[in-house]
Amino acid sequence: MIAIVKPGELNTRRSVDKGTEQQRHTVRTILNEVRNGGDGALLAYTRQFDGADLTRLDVTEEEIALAYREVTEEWLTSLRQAAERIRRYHERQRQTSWFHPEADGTILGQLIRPLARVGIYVPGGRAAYPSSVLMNAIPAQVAGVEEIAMVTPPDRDGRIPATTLVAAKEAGVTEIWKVGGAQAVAALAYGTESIRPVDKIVGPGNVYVALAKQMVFGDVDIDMIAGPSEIVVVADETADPEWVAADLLSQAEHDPMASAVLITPSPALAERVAQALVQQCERLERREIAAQSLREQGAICVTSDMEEAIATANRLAPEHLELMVKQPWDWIGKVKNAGAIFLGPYSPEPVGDYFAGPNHVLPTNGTARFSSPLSVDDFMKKSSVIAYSREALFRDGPHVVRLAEGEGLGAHAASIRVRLERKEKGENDA
Ligand code: HSO
Ligand code: ZN
Repeated sequence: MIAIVKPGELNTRRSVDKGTEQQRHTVRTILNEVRNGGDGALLAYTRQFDGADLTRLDVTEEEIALAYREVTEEWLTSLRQAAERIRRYHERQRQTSWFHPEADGTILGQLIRPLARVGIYVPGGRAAYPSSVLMNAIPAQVAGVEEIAMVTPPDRDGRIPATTLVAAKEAGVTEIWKVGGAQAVAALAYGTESIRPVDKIVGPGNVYVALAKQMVFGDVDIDMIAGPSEIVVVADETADPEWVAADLLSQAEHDPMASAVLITPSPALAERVAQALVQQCERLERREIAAQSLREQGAICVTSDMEEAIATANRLAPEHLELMVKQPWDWIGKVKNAGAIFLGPYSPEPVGDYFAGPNHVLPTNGTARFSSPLSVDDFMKKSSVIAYSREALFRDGPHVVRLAEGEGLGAHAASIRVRLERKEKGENDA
C-alpha cells in the first residue's frame, strides 16, 4: 500500500492549488456580486450553495446557549484545557514595544499594536474542526484584537455545529456569521450592511475560499494558503514500528491528498512499518481516505544513514516532522525546514494538533523553507518611532540635505534646511 523508495525518488515541491480558469471566474463574479449586493447577495448565495433559506446572517445568543447544552461536559472540559494550554503558549510569543534613548537625546523605537478587527473562516461539514477555531482565534485574542468575526457556512437547516459555536465562544470570538465560501471572504474584505470589513482574514477553506483570499489580498491581509496535511517521520532502529505507523496514519486520514512519509536508515524498520500500516489502516473508520493518501502521496524512504535522513527531511520541508530516534535532541541542530518538530516517542503529532500549545496552523507544500506557524505576530503590526533631538538634527541635517539633493528632491532638503537656517541666524527656538 505504500512505496519504498530511495531519497532521490521522493517528489518534493508540490504547489498551491491555483484553481481552474472557470473557478477563478466564478470567484471573481461572487466577489463583485457581494460588493454590489451586500447582505442580499450573501443570502442568495447561501440559498444557492448551502441550500439554507436564511432571513438573518447572525447567530443569536439563544443558539449559542443551546449549543452549550448540546455538547458533553467531558468534551467541554477537554476543550477548555486545550484552550488554556494554547493561550499560555501564545502568551509567550507576545512582543512588546521598545524605545531606545541615544546619548544626544534622540529616542528611536518600535510601537507594537494589535490589528483592530480580524475575520476567521471556518469550513463547514466534516472539516469544521473546533480545534482549528481555537488555533486561529486564540492568537488573535492574545494579540489584543478587539473584534474577532467568524464566518462559517450553515447546513441546509441553517444551523452551525454546536461544537463550532462553543469553541468560538471559548476562544473569544466576538461575532459569528452564517455565511461561507467566496461570498464570506468578500463580505469580510469589503463589508455589507451587517458585516463590517476586517483588516485580515485567516483560516482554511476549499479552493473557492483560497482563491477569494488570494484575490482580496492587498485590500486586506490574509494568512498563508493551507495545503493538505503532511507528516515526515524520521525514525531509527530504536523506534516502535506500530507507533510510527500510527503517527503516519494520523495525517493520512485527513485527506486523500495528505502526505505521510517515513524516512529511516533502517531497512528492517521500513519493512515492519509497511506491514503495520496495512494492518492499522484496515481498522480505521477513514481507511479509504488514509489508504489513498498512503498509496498516492505516501512513501517509505530508506537512507544510508541518519545524516542523509535529516537532509532528505530538510528537502521536503514538511508541515510536521517527528524525530523518533535514540537521541532526538542531538539532531535538532541539523533541522532546517519544518513547520513543527516533535521530539521523541511521547510526542506524537496529534498532541500538537489538539493540546500541547503550539499552533497547528503550519506552513505546507514546502513553504516551511520561508514561513512560520500562525502566531500572535500575525495579528500585530509595528510602527517605527522617531523622536530626534535638536542636537542630533543639527548634526545629521547636512547629511540628509546632501542625500535628498542627490535624489533631486528639493522639498525634502528644504524641510531640513529651514531648521538648520534658524540655528545659523542664532534664533533661540529651543
Ligand atoms: N493536522 C491538521 C490540523 C488538525 N488535525 C485539526 C486535527 N484537527 C493540520 O495539518
Ligand atoms: Zn491533524
